[in-house]
Amino acid sequence: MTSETNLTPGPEHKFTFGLWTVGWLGRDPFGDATRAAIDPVESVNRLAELGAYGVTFHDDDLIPFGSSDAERDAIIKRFRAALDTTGLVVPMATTNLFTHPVFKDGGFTANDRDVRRYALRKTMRNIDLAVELGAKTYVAWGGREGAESGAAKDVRVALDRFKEAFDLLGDYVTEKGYDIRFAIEPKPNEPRGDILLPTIGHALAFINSLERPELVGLNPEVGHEQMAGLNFPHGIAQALWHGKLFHIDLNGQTGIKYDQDLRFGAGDLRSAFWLVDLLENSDYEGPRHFDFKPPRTEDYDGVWASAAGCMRNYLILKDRAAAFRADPAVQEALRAARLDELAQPTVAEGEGLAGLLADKSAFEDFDVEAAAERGMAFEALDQLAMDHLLGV
Ligand SMILES: [Mn+2]
Repeated sequence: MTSETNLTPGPEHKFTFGLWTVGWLGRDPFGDATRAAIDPVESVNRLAELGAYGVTFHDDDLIPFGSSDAERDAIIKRFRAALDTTGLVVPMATTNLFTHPVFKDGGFTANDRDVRRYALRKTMRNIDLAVELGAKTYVAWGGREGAESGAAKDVRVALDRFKEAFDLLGDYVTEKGYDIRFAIEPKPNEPRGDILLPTIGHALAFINSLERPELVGLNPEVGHEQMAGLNFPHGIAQALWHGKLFHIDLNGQTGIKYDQDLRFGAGDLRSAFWLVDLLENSDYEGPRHFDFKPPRTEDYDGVWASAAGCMRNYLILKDRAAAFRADPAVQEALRAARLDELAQPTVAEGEGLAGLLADKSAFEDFDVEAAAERGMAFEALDQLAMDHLLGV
């Protein structure tokens, strides 16, 4: 059974939260804010008390849009002091290219050229701040990069502009000598009817076309892939396989619907179990970043309960996944399901194509019917996972 001592979050777990998550006021397309604005310094203090490792922000979360330079400097100074006092770090930052009406048709792919130039300058300005605060990852979520109607966006040309933007940003951080990489966050829709680079797969292919692909990876979000009906752990596994998992957004989602941003572990619990199992058994060493929205039914007590729940659920699942992997019955079931055989190359080392073609047992003498009759034993294996997940 899971011990409470394994469920106490600390900096070693690298749990991070966006200021916009606990700071979400509960405004949605149908209703006004249900919570009063919270001071980012208060969020830093509360998250530190809960055991978080760091915080992240969009430029406008920290510095209200339109602030003067003097106001901006004062805010940064106060924020930095809160970080120093609490020990919280800023591993990632990002740009808000979606709230202000100027971005109604996007930032990097807006049809208006002057909006695109402004979006790039706004991004570069916040990259300077991100680097100053020690961030190593810069996330790019293109929530408004898309369209509602067919002729409104020439997608091939818009992708040229998208590439141009990332190439320019790559030039910028290279010329400045910054130690920071970009992480594209895919999403299929919302707020645009359809968004460019809608899934992990689309974004992976896009990155290959950039001038500096090594500087650009992914920040996949649980709910965003699940909105498209996709298997999130499979997407993360492929991102890892390509060496492109630069950052991750954890939250909860129940199937194909609007972006729910539930606390991590709410939503598809089995998927969350396999995700934690994968992350904890991978070489991913980055933050476990929560990008969720405490429901607008909650007051601030509920907000902190929701944030604490994200970390607690991750740690429960980490404990359950470790117990699953350590169980001798599971090890046996994995062999019965022939996972060890999957790990063997299909053609042996030195055998080559010629060896495969010369091997009569591979084709001419292969007993297809007997092979077809072999059960795969996946159900017994999956039930063991369910038992561990449910604590039986
Ligand atoms: Mn989301």
